[in-house]
Amino acid sequence: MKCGRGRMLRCLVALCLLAACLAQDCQVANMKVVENFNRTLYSGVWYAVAKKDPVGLFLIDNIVAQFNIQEDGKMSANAEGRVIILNNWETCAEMVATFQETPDPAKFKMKYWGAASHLQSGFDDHWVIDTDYENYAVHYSCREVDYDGTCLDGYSFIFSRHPGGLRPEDVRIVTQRKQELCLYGKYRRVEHTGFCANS
Ligand code: RTL
Repeated sequence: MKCGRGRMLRCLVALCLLAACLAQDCQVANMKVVENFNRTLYSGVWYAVAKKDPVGLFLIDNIVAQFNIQEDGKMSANAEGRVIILNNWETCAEMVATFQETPDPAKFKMKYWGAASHLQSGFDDHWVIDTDYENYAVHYSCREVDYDGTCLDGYSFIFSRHPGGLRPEDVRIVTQRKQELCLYGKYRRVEHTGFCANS
């Protein structure tokens, strides 16, 4: 690259972009998670403000999760959200989850099931990519890793402590994390209309 004086700034920007691309190899195994994850600070209510869907049935909107610390110190959670099952039955899914620890404190295996038996159950990765505990959290789960190490089927939630959404100062950080997850542009806003309010 020819970097003359006038072109210096543009060259620098190009080099930075190149560096960002090289750092971002989209390998599931290289995804950075939050350091020194503190599950006690993480507990409490989180409102989903955006989500990237996996393949197949999924929570649609009005998604609220509550993380708890059990007496034995283990993390568990309850979540609710609007779903459409059996083709056209719209209902509020009440879900329960327990978490198994892994050597990385921010990476869990999540066993989840529905309060009602007709709801989905499963066993997914549950990674906390970033959080400040008080305002925002970025969650990531890859269900299927492709032959090249990238994620073939996964989902991700952007959570806020505030039902109204993220604070403007957190949007910048969250956007950065979406890019690092190679999921920028793949999220959809999660609406909160009170659909699950009475359940
Ligand atoms: C999230 C927060 C932590 C607790 C649980 C979560 C995931 C729930 C899922 C539910 C899917 C339900 C479906 C029902 C239709 O039968 C990560 C939100 C349990 C994935 C598809």
